[in-house]
Amino acid sequence: MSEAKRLNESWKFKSADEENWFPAVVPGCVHTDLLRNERISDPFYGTNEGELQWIDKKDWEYSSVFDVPDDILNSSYVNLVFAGLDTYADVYLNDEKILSADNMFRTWRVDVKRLIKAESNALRVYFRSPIQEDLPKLERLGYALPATNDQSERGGLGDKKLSVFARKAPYHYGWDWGPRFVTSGIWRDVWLEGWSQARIADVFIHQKEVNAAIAKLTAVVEIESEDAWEGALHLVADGIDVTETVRLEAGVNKVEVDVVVESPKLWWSRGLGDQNLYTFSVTLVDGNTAIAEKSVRTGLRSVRLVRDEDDQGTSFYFELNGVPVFAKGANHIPNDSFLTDVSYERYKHEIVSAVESNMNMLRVWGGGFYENDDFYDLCDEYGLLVWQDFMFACSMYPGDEAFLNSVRSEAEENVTRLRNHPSIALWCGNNEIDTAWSEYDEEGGWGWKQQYAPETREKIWRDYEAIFHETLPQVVQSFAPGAEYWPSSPMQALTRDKDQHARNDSSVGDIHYWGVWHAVEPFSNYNVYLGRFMSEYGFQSFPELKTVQSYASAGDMALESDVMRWHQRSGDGNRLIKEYMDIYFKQPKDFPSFLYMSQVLQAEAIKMAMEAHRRKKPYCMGTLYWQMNDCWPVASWSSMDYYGRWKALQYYAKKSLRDVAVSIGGTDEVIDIHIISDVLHETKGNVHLQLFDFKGLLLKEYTHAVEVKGNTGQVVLSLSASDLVENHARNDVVLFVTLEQDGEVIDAKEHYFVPANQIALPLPSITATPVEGGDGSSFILETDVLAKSVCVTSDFEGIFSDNYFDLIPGVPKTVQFLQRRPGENTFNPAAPGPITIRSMADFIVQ
Ligand code: BMA
Repeated sequence: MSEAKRLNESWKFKSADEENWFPAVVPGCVHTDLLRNERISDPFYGTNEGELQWIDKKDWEYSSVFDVPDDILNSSYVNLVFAGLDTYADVYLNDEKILSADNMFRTWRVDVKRLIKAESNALRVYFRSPIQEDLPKLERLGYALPATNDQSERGGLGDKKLSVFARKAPYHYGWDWGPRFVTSGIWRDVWLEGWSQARIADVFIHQKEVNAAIAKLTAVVEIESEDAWEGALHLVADGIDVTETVRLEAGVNKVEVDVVVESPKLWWSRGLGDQNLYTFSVTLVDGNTAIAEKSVRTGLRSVRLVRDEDDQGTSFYFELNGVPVFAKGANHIPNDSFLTDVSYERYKHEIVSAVESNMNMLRVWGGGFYENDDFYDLCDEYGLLVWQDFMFACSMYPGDEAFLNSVRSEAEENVTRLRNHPSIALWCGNNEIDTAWSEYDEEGGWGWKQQYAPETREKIWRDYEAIFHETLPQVVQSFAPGAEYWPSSPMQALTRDKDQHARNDSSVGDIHYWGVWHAVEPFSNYNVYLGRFMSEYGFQSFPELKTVQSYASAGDMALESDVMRWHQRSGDGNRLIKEYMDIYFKQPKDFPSFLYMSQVLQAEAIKMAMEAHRRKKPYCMGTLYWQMNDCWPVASWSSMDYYGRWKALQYYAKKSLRDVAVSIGGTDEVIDIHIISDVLHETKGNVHLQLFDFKGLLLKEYTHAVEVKGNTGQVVLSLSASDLVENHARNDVVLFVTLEQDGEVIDAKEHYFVPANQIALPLPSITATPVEGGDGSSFILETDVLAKSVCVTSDFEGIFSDNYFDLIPGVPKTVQFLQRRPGENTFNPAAPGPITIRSMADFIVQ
């Protein structure tokens, strides 16, 4: 059997050119250790980041001393394992160099039996500065590689973009929503593992065929054996119990055990069924003694990316257990600039927030890192599909042998680590590189390829092909056979001609539509540019005041202040928010009001996009907005800020992504009422339409019976705006549409007849009455005149069941407070304490 001992305790660290050691925390990094020891000030506050750029220019040393328990010491093999070293690290054990690491995404396992003793083993990790290490690589290459988001100037490096040389989280070098903190450190667990006779290194449950009737699986078990050995291998899972005699050679063995499960309990994404999971335990038994064991968890499911030609182009959708899934969700970035600060609770908060928002997919975007196991475990448990990028984004990469080998090992290890997760639906080569380079379209791309002499240009593209069209698909094919691979997002198809590269108006492949925001196009273009799968689109907002106050003082509260600009990384983003706000909204009365208005503006924009995409089902089969979360407190495209506080967009997502939803489309004159269904059963009910004036007078009312088949969308009603409004003032009426099933309202949407800045907004008086006989968490809101974008706040951390909603007089609304607390449930019904209720009329210049 193997025995393990964690070596996360009693570490100290120092700068290599100084004498003094300070206590360190492992897993961790230099920045967080410096902060804990009060050697630096809060990296996220104000413009402090600018003062901390010296850290990545230095070498750092970590050291610890440990004893070894007898059971490990007496094992035949003793392995020292680093689950992650960031990044260029030389490791010494009892003064002997045992490892030289150079890739943050890899795991390192070294046999240290001959060096280890019972007491006082000295472990030392020397981190070479990633900057000093990579500067010569740029020198040697002789030309610069594009890396659009690498903030080299901020790091004092001028135009020397080094991120592309390091296999290290790209966003550490800065991004258009993130600071530049190029960390070093032992960022994942370290342990010592002793084993004798045999060690089960890996168990892969290869799902060869899975459907409701049968699952044909092969358990691929990798075993390291001390000697040649013969004995029994037990494989046990719910309803499965297999014993086989196995014969092992000394060294590494691969044993395959076929398993057939009749009527398997399938794994489904949220909304389609249960998240059934199976734990497979493998034990090697010698006579009556277990000598090695390992358990892995998976869910049985078949998932494929369907790209079939059809009469409108080529489909792009995920099929789960034979069911086409409309993917609803967002792009996920790392939750922190300092990865080891992300607790399990923070992961759970994010995943539960996604689930509460009716999502079923997250894209782990390629500028971050291959996420921690906790992230994927939670996605498995809560039913979120994962679009998994490899860690390459918005850059071209070198193609020397050492680099390619490192990439290959990194890919093999991460595919191996993650392949049992049923949530992973797709492996994608990179983010936006195919489109940025646009090899086959002379005028296309981001102006990169035009800068190079022909041979250099050719070489850079060849290097690209080596990674994304050769190495990575090969690794996926051999280590996760049957899993889907997509070379780059976005892309039309791997055609090796002009049709390869993504186009906003294409009916093939996936699309990142950034016309709104980066190209300052109107929101209405969300209805124009939509394709088969919208894997990115976004609009920025500011975090709420409490979050802004965590990085800015009272004197910084202006859009163009140094601090506000510092916490905005998308060019002239602050001005862009204001420009769009001037077009669509009334003027906010002060800076805190601007923050609120920016959130409503973002939410309205992304609602238009999400619903436009859903209304196009099944032509369009995916909507993933940019971006779910933040890695520091900042103005960005996120729907949830750094502290996990929901912005208006998170609430809008919850409403726009409901499994059975009402959505109002059409034109100014023709109002189309759509019902979109992502559930598999038929929806039978009534659409109820009420036309109110802003004082709550019911002007008109209709009920219309509807029947919508499962997993479809349709227009159930088309109305003429003029007929509906007649001679009432268009800026003083609202159409309230509800979908009712078995007496229950399953969705409700409002429709206005003029743009938001023309709506007559009276000052409402809103009352909140606790729900009688309840637990104090729920209250009923009522208003005397129309209240737009009602925002309820509590001093406690948590969310409301709804927020940023419109309140119509005579239509009371019950809202529940769910407090964020670690534990069994992330969101617990609780009394919110004193609440503040405001609506847009409170925030605008009247
Ligand atoms: C896309 C993403 C990110 C970026 C975002 C906003 O390009 O892939 O690289 O942060 O847009 O610009």
